Amino acid sequence: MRILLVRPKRRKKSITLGEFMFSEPLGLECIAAILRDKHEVKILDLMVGKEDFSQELIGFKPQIVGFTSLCVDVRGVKELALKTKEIDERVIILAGGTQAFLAPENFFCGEIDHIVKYTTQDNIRKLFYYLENGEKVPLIDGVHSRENSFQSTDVSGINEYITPDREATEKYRSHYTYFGYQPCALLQTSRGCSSHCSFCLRWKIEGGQEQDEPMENIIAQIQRIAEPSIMIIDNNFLYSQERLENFCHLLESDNIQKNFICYASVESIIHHRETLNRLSKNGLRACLVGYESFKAEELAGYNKKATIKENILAAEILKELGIACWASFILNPDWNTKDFLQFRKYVKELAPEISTLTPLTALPGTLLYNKYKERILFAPDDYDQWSFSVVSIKPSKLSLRHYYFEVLKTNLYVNLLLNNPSYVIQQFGLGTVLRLIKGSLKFLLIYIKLMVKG
Ligand code: B12
Repeated sequence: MRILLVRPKRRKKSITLGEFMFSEPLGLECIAAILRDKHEVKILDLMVGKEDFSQELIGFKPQIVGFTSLCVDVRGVKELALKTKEIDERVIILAGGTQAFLAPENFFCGEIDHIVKYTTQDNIRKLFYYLENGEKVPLIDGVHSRENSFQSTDVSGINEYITPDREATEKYRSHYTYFGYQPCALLQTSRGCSSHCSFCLRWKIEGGQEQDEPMENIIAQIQRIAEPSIMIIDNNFLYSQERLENFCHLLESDNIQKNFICYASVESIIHHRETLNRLSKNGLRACLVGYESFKAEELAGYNKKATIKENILAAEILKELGIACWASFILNPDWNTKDFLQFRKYVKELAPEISTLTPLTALPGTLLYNKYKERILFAPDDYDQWSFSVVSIKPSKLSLRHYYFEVLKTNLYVNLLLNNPSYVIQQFGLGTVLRLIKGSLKFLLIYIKLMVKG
């Protein structure tokens, strides 16, 4: 069968970090890897590609179109699904990806035929067996089919680790970027997270315990990756010292030289200082560290394991080892003007090379949503707004306008005065800096509009 796998365009209405980074659609590459032996599979990445969707449909004539999705993509997926059915109503439409996992019901509609909540080689092969033979699809674990009134079995599950088929995105790969690193590949070496931070979806998606992929498979993938830079998307790549030592050993013995970027927890940075030094010699260039807050009680409320003192120590260790820190912080809706001021001082003290500030977001369907239910500013189906970039919980101490004013001021302060411009220029060159400035300006303009609107 001819199968077209699609990542929708970025939504014009949604502000996302897509202004700064768009990396490969690993999920679609996993599906391509499962299906490529028996079917003709093509990935259409509308996030980076300039193709016309309708022309692609007319040219490739797929029998099946599968969409991947994040929270902001629901409308985009539905619009493209409708367009597909208008061009050829026989085309079977599938929806999968993070949002299909977290809220499959978002896709229960006339233009989508099967929603794959979680993906395993087994359920995909089963589904495609029935689709290929034109038979009625029975209840399959993890699959919600319209012909079964979107019912599935009662078996819950999570996505299986599948080695992605990176060749399927060959034509887009030079565009994939992670902040300044371009071209940059994505790699997952382990799934799940035992930290269970209250605001985080990742351990809910991948499971509450780390589950490692054998290091031999990881090294084999790295050897096949042509890009000089690799972003490791594990929740906390540094969690196991033994595993990291093995990773370094294999890189050294195979003489592999790449730039690596990874997510890292404060505790791991502190506890695995020596190994971090070895990793740095093996190409670890930057760690994304979730410092989140300057207040001890907020850190505790978020279920963070680290204290303020440990955050500062981790920042010092990274500086000492020459590993850049890309810090992320959560802007709490209960902050007042003094809190914002104290927060700015705290970021100055931590002095990360790059900081990202995200308003606390309580996505519909999560525990956090229930906690803030009375203060949520958007309807659950106002999907374009659920971008993790706009204020979605009504501030308690400031008016929305005043709160946005503080967000704007803090963003300007952090981006213009604190983020390390010489680091960015040295590391990524002027072209990237200009691209980042363009993205930041777009962000700032939207924040100004939101502030004025109040
Ligand atoms: C890499 C990444 C990105 C990359 C690429 C994401 C992509 N898929 O296009 C980039 C940098 C572009 C990105 C951007 C954003 N991201 Co992001 N990202 C991630 C991250 C770290 C890993 C995702 C990943 O690749 N996982 C591994 C792959 C293999 O998993 P997967 O895609 O789910 O695929 C599996 C199944 O879902 C299935 N599958 C996937 N697609 C399909 C399609 C079909 C048809 C089928 C059958 C199956 C199927 O196959 C795979 C089998 O294992 C996650 C955190 C996490 N651990 O999930 C956040 C995460 C997904 N991102 C998130 C968010 C919020 C965003 C942004 C909105 C952030 C922002 N403020 O800008 C933007 C949105 C961009 C946009 N659309 O405009 C949230 C998602 C929340 C949600 N409900 O969707 C997450 C969970 C992080 C978080 N905050 O908790 N992101």
